[in-house]
Amino acid sequence: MTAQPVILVDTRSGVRTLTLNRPDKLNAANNDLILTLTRELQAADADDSVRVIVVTAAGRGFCAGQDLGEVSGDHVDFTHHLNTTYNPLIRALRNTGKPVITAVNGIAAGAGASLGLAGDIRLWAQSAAMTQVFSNIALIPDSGSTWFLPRLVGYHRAFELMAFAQKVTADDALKLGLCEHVFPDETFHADVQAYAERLAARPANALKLTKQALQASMTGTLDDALDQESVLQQKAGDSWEHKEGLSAFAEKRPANFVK
Ligand code: T3D
Repeated sequence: MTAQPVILVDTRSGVRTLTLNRPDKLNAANNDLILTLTRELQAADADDSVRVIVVTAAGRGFCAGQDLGEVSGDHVDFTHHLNTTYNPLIRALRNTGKPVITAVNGIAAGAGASLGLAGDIRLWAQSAAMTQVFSNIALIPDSGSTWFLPRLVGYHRAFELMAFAQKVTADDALKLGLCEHVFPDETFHADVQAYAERLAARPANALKLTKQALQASMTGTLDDALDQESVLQQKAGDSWEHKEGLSAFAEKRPANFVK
C-alpha cells in the first residue's frame, strides 16, 4: 500500500492550494508534514504561474498542532526542533511576496492556530475554531502566536486566550479580527477558491509591494512607513500594471492585470 502524501497540491486559475492531509489525526503536524509544507510554499513562491497560495486541510480539522505521538524522551530539544521545523515554515509563509490565504476548515490548535493566523487573509468555515492549546500541556505558544495574537486582540485578551486555552468560535473570530470572512461548511472549499480567484485577478506586483510595506510597518515608526511608501510607490508606478490600470480607467473598462 502506498502512503498518502501529507500535503496535496492543486493549481487552478493561478491559485495553488496546499492541503494538509492527515485527516485521521486532525492534520497534527509531524516533521514530514511541516517540512513538506515548507518546501511547497517555497516552490509556489518560485513558480510564476502561481498568483495566490491557499493553505487548507482535509477532513474535519485544520491542524491540531504538533503531533504528540512524535514527542518523546525525557529531554526534547525544543529549541532545535522549532528552529528546524516550525520557524522555517512560518518564515516561508510570511516571506513569500504572493498573497497567502489560510483557509481554516476546522479546529486549529497549538501550532495549527499559529499557522491559521499567519496568512495575509484568513477565511474560516462556520464550524472552525481556534485554541491556543499549548498551556494544556504546559508549553508556551510558539510558531508565531506570541507575535500574531497580541497584535490582533491586544496583550490582555491574548494572555487570557493562552492561559485558559479558550476555544474561539468562527463568529467570535470574526468579531475579534482573527479572520476576514466566515463561509458555510458545505460550500467552504468552493467559496475559498472563488475568493482566491478574485484575489488572483488583482495586480500581483502591487500586492507584493503592499505586503512588503505593511510587514515593515509592523515594527517601524510612521516616519519609516512614509519613507518606505515613497520608495515602493516608485516601483509600483513604474510597472506595466500601473499603466494598464490608468488605461482601463480612461477607457472605462475593467483592468486586466493577468498577462
Ligand atoms: O517543538 C515542539 O515540538 C514544540 C511545539 C509545539 C507546538 C504545538 O502545537 S503544542 C500543542 C500540541 N497540540 C495539542 O496539544 C492538541 C491536542 N489535541 C486536542 O487537544 C484535541 O484533539 C483537539 C482540541 C485539537 C480536538 O479535539 P476533538 O475532541 O475534536 O478530537 P479528538 O478526538 O481529541 O482527536 C481526534 C483524533 O486526532 C484522535 O485520534 P484517535 O483517538 O481517533 O485515534 C486524537 O488522538 C488525534 N489527535 C488530535 N490532536 C493530536 C492528535 N494526534 C496527535 N497529535 C495531536 N496533536
